[in-house]
Order: sequence, then structure tokens, then C-alpha cells
Amino acid sequence: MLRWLRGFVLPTAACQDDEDYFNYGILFQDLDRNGDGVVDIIELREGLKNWSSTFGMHSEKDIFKAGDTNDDSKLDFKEFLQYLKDHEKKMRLAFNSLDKNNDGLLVTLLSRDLI
Ligand SMILES: [Ca+2]
Ligand SMILES: [Ca+2]
Repeated sequence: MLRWLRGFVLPTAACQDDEDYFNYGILFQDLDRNGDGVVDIIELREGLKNWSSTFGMHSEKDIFKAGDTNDDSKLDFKEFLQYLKDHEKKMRLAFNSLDKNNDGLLVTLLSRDLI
């Protein structure tokens, strides 16, 4: 559970695309519980229990409606990435509100919540 938390670092303003991509990859892998390379609505609903703040409290249906551009009821990584890019500003705000000490890490806060 804490594996991806440790790796989840808030991208900085001057950030490198590679790092963003890496972090989104970690998030996607966490959502994709059965590892089939796509996130279905059940996995997304489960994931949102952990990530609802990150996604700005959007419901899984809203995210699917916005993110599932080819309407196959699955989010592949490309669609997921596009959704995150489109909502990046809002997500950064969510991160910032979670990241109380502004060190760019959510680990401390999330770890505390999990204990
Ligand atoms: Ca899956
Ligand atoms: Ca799709």
C-alpha cells in the first residue's frame, strides 16, 4: 500500500515531464488493481476512496464521462493521462491543500491517515 505513496511526489512548477509521467504511472498502476492495463469503473470507484481529494471529489462516473474518449467503458493509460493533464490545475490545488508543509510530499499526511 505504501509502495506508491513513497514514490508519489508533487511535481514542482519547474517540473520535468518525465517525472509527471512517472508519477501518473504510479497512480494508474495503483488504480489498476487486476493489472490488465485498463482501469474500469469498479477499480476507479475503489481508487477514489483513496484519491477523492486528488480528483477534486469528482464521482467515478464524471471521470469516466470526461476521460473515456472512445466510450469502451475502460480508461486506458492514454485516456487516464489525458484526463489528468486536462485537470492538472485542479489536481495541483488538491495536492497543495493536502501538502500542508509544502515539501511536495503527501507521504506523511497520507501515512498518518492510514494508521
Ligand atoms: Ca484493471
Ligand atoms: Ca476508453
